[in-house]
Amino acid sequence: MDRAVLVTLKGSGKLADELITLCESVDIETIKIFTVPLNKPSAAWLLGSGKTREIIDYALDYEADMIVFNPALSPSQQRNWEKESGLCVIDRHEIILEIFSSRATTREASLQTGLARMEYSLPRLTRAWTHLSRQRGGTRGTRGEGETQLEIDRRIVLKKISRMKRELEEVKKQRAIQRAKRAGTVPSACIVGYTNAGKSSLLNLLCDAGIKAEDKLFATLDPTTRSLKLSGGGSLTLTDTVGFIRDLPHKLVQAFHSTLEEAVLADFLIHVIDSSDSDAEAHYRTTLATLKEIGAGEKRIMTVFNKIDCFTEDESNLINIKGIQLETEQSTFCSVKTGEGIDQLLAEMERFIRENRIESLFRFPADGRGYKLLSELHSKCEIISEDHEDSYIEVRAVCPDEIRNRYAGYILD
Ligand SMILES: Nc1nc2c(ncn2[C@@H]2O[C@H](COP(=O)(O)OP(=O)(O)OP(=O)(O)O)[C@@H](O)[C@H]2O)c(=O)[nH]1
Ligand SMILES: [Mg+2]
Repeated sequence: MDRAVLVTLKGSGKLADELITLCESVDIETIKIFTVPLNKPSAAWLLGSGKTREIIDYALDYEADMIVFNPALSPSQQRNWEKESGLCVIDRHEIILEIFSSRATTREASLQTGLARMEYSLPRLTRAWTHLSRQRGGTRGTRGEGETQLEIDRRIVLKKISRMKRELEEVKKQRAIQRAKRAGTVPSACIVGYTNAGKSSLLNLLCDAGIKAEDKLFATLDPTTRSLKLSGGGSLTLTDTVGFIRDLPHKLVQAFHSTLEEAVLADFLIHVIDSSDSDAEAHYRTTLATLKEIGAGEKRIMTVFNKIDCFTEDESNLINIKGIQLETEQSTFCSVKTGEGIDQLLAEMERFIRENRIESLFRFPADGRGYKLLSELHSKCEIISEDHEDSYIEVRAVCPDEIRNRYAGYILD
């Protein structure tokens, strides 16, 4: 365990608790939290000189190994702190990147987290090589003539970044192929929500998916898709994906593009909320903001308040939940742990699908291309009516979003 002094800004609410949990996830023990007001951010240190001195002295007196900032530090601020204290100084973004790296097991997840780390480390290559930064770049080349080690490092990292981006493009193509195979009349939903809300547990319960569900942050990095038979006869493909957190590093969101695309392309989203968490409302807003950031802000959402088995009827929490409920289209309460409310949840899912069936009227030309499109609709959509005229064909059908978007130009109403 590394011992750390934490620095959070005044007014950041429960972020300090969250930072402690984040640190624990990468074996960092918190020995002290400084909650600092930030009146005038300093370009060199972020904090004022008095506070800076006080924190560094404390960290040295109590033999801390590192100082962890909740607010993001610029590369030069980080450098100044490290030089002055002689300790490893990192911020929340780096902790999150570190957790993601430690969780990555598949090639896709490793590539995505690796890319985000490389891009984060690029402007920070001159830093001391502390334990968290040891893998940062990992670039000890031989010194070329007239070149500094730094330039060599930069070049190597840039090369690695472009190689990883190329590989991720491949991954993205593979995902698109898999998705196209799945696409059909079956509606698709993606389970989204704050990390640790119970997303994987829900997919496991509904589809016997066998995904690792654990009481830790970012247990899931890779999406898993399963098919669910509904009692009304229909079925649904459900995808469990990576969780969100406040202040998710932007580079990470970009790097996880292919994974997050599952949410963008689903017909609707199932937003799981840990309703027992006193910070549920902030988690709810974070998820909505992240969805917006990845381009899934306009999706229809069904809200699931999970973990009602440990829901405390604390008044403020109830008010928060009620507030969220008022904003949502459709919501339901359940406990994946005890099974309470699951039948209701399934019924709501069926209702949601029924109510959101959108019929589209297509007009295709009565030629080779038109017939090809018609046959695709027949294989992937539910056809309501079909009308053949001399020069065109009109088809009314219920289609997955993906088809409707692709053939939007042929839609009449
Ligand atoms: N008490 C209680 N615990 C639950 C419930 N649902 C899930 N959990 C627990 O909550 C923890 C997190 O569950 P996961 O399913 O891994 O959560 P997740 O949303 O997939 O989390 P990430 O993959 O990390 O984003 C696990 O320890 C679960 O056992 C519930 O209804 N009640
Ligand atoms: Mg999970």
